[in-house]
Amino acid sequence: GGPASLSRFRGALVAGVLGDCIGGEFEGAEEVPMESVLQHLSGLEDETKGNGVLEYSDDTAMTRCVVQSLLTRAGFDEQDLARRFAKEYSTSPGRGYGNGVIQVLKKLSSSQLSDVYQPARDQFNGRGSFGNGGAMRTAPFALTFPDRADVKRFARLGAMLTHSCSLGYNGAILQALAVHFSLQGALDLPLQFINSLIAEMEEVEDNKDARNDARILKEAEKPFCERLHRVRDLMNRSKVSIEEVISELGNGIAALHSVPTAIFCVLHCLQPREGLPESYGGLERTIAYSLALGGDTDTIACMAGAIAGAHYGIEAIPQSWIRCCEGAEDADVNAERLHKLYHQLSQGG
Ligand code: F2R
Ligand code: MG
Ligand code: MG
Repeated sequence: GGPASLSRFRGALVAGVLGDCIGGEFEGAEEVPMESVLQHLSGLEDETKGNGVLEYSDDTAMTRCVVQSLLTRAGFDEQDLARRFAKEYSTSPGRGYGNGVIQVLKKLSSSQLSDVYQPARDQFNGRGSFGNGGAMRTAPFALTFPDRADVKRFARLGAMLTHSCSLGYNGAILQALAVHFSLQGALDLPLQFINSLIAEMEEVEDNKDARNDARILKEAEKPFCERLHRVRDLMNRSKVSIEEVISELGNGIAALHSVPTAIFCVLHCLQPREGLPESYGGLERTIAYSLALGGDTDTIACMAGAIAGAHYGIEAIPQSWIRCCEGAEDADVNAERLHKLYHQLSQGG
């Protein structure tokens, strides 16, 4: 489909859920042989499976809150979103949330709370979380707001409800921008895609808070820009090992060690790769490759899935995978609603 087509919206939201559900199998594993990944994926084609046997985790649980809030309020409403996060956690606490964010979600359920951003600011002795929990749920902002400035503004505010460290919320901005550009067809020109992300993040990271956090955490002056330069170097190389990707970009729970990695997975899998079945299309390659990195596989595959889904569209996703994943069919229905809202907002409605 053309830029911002319905197929791209459906692809982005559904493939994000798939990455989470399918990737959950390997979350936290240090080494994941590609053979195990391919075995896991071929198991999804088994006709006896289906009916959402693979459960979604916190990544999708929180993304669903963002989607419902944006649709119900026809835009961003931090009070409504905070309430939904808190309610979702109290209803289903066993979805594998990060250890720190649980405190925020409990505080957000208090009726006494006057500032919904305060619990996040109190995390980690006032430094805030730099985990990837803000980034993993950010795709719906790109699927709602046509204007790039709105995508950045609301991705940041949406993440800050739980992640007040700039290394957390700037990761959410980067992930939302990657989905935004992919939705416009920008992955047809991969070098231009990565250069656009670098240019945007140069601006995003050009402020006092970001510089201060980077200094305290002993990171580069503009940590996400520095990682994106590494992504560009790696994508220009003819051969890259999994070990090099992990050591250059990371596969961990911090936004800095997972958002640029997810972006690399998408770029790397735009073309057929050794070790991946020839029968696979780009979307399948992206999910498989994300899992083979090990570490925070559900979240890296969720983020890579959303970016790749916005590029390839819904037609690229195997039906059998959709049937196996809890919440994938709901995501498909919601993608259509978001598509409508996006086009209403683009006409100034
Ligand atoms: N948490 C997991 N997976 C591991 C265990 C699952 C579960 N306990 C189980 O066994 O079922 N996955 C999910 O968490 C990630 C998203 O986490 P989020 O929302 O960012 O959480 P949090 O707690 O804010 O941050 C995660 C950890 O990062 C470290 N950290 C963050 N900021 C820090 C800071 N300023 N200083 C020091 N450490 C910091 C802490 O260890 C946090 O707990 C996703 O992978 C999702 O799938
Ligand atoms: Mg998870
Ligand atoms: Mg995870």
